[in-house]
Amino acid sequence: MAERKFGKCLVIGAGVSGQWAAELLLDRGAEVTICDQKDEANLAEALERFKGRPVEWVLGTRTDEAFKDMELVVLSPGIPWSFPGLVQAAKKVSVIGEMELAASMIQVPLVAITGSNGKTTTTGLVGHICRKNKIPVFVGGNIGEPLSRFVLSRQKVQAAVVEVSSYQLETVNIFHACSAAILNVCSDHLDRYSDMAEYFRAKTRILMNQTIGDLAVMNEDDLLLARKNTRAIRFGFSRKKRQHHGAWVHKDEILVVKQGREVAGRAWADFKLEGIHNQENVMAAVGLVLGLGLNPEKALESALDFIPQKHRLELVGEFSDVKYYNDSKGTNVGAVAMALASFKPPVVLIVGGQGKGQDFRLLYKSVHDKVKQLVLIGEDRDKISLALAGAAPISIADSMAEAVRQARAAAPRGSIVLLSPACASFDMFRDYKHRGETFVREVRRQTRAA
Ligand code: UMA
Repeated sequence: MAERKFGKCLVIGAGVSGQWAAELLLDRGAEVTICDQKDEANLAEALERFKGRPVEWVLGTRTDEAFKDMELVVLSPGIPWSFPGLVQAAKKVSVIGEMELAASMIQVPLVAITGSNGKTTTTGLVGHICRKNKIPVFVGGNIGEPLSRFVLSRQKVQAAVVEVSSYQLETVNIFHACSAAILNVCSDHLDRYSDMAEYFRAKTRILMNQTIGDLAVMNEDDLLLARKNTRAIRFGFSRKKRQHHGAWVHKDEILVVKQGREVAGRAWADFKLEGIHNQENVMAAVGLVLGLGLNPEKALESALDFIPQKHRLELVGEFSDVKYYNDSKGTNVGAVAMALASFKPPVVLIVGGQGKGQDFRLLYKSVHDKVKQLVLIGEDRDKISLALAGAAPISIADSMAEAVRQARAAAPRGSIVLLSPACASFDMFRDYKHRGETFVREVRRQTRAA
């Protein structure tokens, strides 16, 4: 297929997505302008990368001027439609996202995974199962490695497995996932979307271009997803109900059913992953790899030794008969509810950060049932305190060190200390990794000193 030619292109956002989109466009002969609301001092690395190459920069506050004479605008996922000048520009020029740009140049089938929670684990798990079965795949997307980078690498693979966020899905049009999974949709990013319906619409765009022969892996326990029609062959998964074509959990065993016939099963205790949310992730990953031609026995077996990613219900250690878990990637209320459902009480829970407009009352029952002490941190701690008043005793901490100190003091023998913030981290930390690392460091330091 002849490569598409590009003229004057504007890339908005100079983070990892924007930089790789710019690389891809330069490779295809485009005249590239990169624009970002940060100033030069804060973009030194990006400026250095493109030094001496034909790239224009529009930085700081005058970014709305960057749209003049552009033929294509490529958005980084973090750029909202409220970006100055964007809505006006979209009336005259095509606006797409980095994922869509890369997908338009891809020759191999796309396996795409979205959901409010679990998408990074499931994407990693699909990659892991494929590697163990010698199926060459690219693994990337929202997980950290932009699809544009893969396109540029010209790597030979059987499929590209991508984690896709709602942000990325907002700007897809021709993006076609031969296999797509929606793991769950719960309250999140309500600072970007006007309501849950808008967020749900963005998520389900992953199914937009699927046809009869494709595969849609859907969580049938999620009320909204269970009602969502799919054109593709449906592989349903559930922790409660037997599926005609899909996977479910029966007597602590993951069972795979094809056209009404049970074809494989494995006891959950055999898996290294923990937590009921991971049962869902395993079922979804198995559904997706069946779509790549793997048999169900092998798919389940290859998932057994997958080790949970850092910052996702990661066991930090057991000190004085108290287990400490780092779930810093639990950035919304749904993730925290799932994390709490995986533990027996008593749990001492550290929550807080930037709340993204979520309704924290949704956590009331889980906190009431499981939590002995709630330690609140971050910008929205007062809002969370109001929403959860009465569910459990609450204390406030000004730093992670203080939060860990308070949690340790409140945790009896045999209990769990869990950092599962339900919030974004940027008020106190660089990102969720930095927050998780700070928690782990504090736990180790304070328990060593004790
Ligand atoms: N910027 C502006 N104006 C804005 C917003 C951002 O100028 O209003 C600029 C920033 O100054 C910065 C650049 O845009 O220089 C950052 O762009 P970006 O926010 O799109 O971040 P990237 O570095 O390109 O990373 C993105 C994803 N980030 C977001 O969606 C916010 C990463 O997902 C992803 O790993 C990466 O692309 C590769 O695909 C992160 C994430 O938090 C992990 N995702 C959210 C989630 O998982 O819930 C959606």
